[in-house]
Amino acid sequence: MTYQGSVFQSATAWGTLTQVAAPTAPTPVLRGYVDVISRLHGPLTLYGWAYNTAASTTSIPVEIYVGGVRGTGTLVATITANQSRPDVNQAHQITGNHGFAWPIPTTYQSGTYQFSVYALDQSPTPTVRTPLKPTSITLLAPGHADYCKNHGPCIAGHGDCDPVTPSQCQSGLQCVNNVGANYGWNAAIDVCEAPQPVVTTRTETIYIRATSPPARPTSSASSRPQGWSTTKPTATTTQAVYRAPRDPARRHAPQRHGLERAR
Ligand SMILES: [Ca+2]
Repeated sequence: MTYQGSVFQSATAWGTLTQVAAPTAPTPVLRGYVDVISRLHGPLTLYGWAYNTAASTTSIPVEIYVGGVRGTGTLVATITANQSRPDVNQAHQITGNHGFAWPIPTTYQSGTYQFSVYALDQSPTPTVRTPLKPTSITLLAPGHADYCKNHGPCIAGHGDCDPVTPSQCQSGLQCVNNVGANYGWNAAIDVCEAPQPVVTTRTETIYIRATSPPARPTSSASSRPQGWSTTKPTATTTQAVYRAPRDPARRHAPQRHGLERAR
């Protein structure tokens, strides 16, 4: 309770004190920005910064909503903007750490999602909550036009990249034109791929010389190799004779060789 006035005593009366309202603290002004969702430093991450102009050396929390602004979307993370951002400090002539970096959970990496970020000052009651611009940042799914431009550099198998801007793919990858159909996307989508190894094709002609007939059978007819039969040139001797197996496809063809004609 605050009073102003003066206390005095004159010959006739006491002075008076009048109660006045306490001076109200200035409403904190929260500044910040949602910079980008990208793989600039590895994992797919949402980057931004925020600080309280009334306490610029202190790092403040931020809330991240998915699927819409606060009231519509779902609160998925509350993190502290406490990472070094010399560029922000220099631009705003402040000190302290005010950057934030939220790795996008895998759940949100394969579809299209909208994120909204709010800066908080929790010391006043109620909490002051300021939406950061852009009010909503959209994370496209891989395969959407300009995905790698907006959220790259892309990893292998992600499109759409620009073949004339190699930096849209991670180091060591190349942007291959119009291969989206290989990944289930529109055929015109360009995709970051590992360079294909160079394959040298060599043609060789192999000549095969016919081998000699199977070994001459020595036992009974049931164990003879295919193609062998026996003849009896005389009444007392048995001679094994080799005939090539008949080609089934030529069964009805005109017989042209003496060997077949003799069968
Ligand atoms: Ca293309």
